[in-house]
Amino acid sequence: MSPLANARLYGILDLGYVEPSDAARIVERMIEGGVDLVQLRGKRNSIEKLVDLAAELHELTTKSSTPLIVNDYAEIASRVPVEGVHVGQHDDSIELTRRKAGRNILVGKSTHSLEQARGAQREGADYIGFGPIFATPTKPDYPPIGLADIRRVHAEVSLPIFCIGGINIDNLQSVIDAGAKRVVMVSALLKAHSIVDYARCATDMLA
Ligand code: TZP
Ligand code: MG
Repeated sequence: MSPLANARLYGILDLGYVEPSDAARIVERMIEGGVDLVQLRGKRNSIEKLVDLAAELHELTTKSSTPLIVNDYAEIASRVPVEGVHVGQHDDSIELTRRKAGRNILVGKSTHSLEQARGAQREGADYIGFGPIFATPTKPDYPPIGLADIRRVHAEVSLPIFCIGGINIDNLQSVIDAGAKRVVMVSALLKAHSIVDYARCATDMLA
């Protein structure tokens, strides 16, 4: 069975919010709280730095068989045994990502519309991110797409769909009511007073 089949909560360790020296401790908390999938995202970090950090984090995530996905760079997956790579609309194609990784990995793709979601499925993504649902400082240049297309994207795309963007415990129920089954949380989880309790609350709501 795909490691994504039962995944509900996807936590992103974004180095815009977390110091690399705190990364391992935070990933441990995410996993303790029930996060099903962890992504390492560092928009301002060198590939060398990300390789080192991915290797350190993978030793942790592997203990609980939690897939570790790296953002943007398939090169990292050719050097560290992470489980996947996540690409955006302006990054390498899914095919090139798989080729660069040189082994069988999960490849996820960011989508910002129904059209892009259908396209990612045609292109062979293993899962998609769909959003930003709400405005978010984590991805400030992207206009929010709102809740209206969530039900439709689930009807038209059979891949695992992770709604993303501005999602927190206070608005999670509205995202679920709009048809979401899986979500990504970045800043809400990373800034939570207790990452463990916050993640548990979210996974309970998504169960
Ligand atoms: N892609 C679409 S929205 C987003 C990404 C990476 C950021 C989500 O971060 P947050 O802090 O959960 O709004
Ligand atoms: Mg990208």
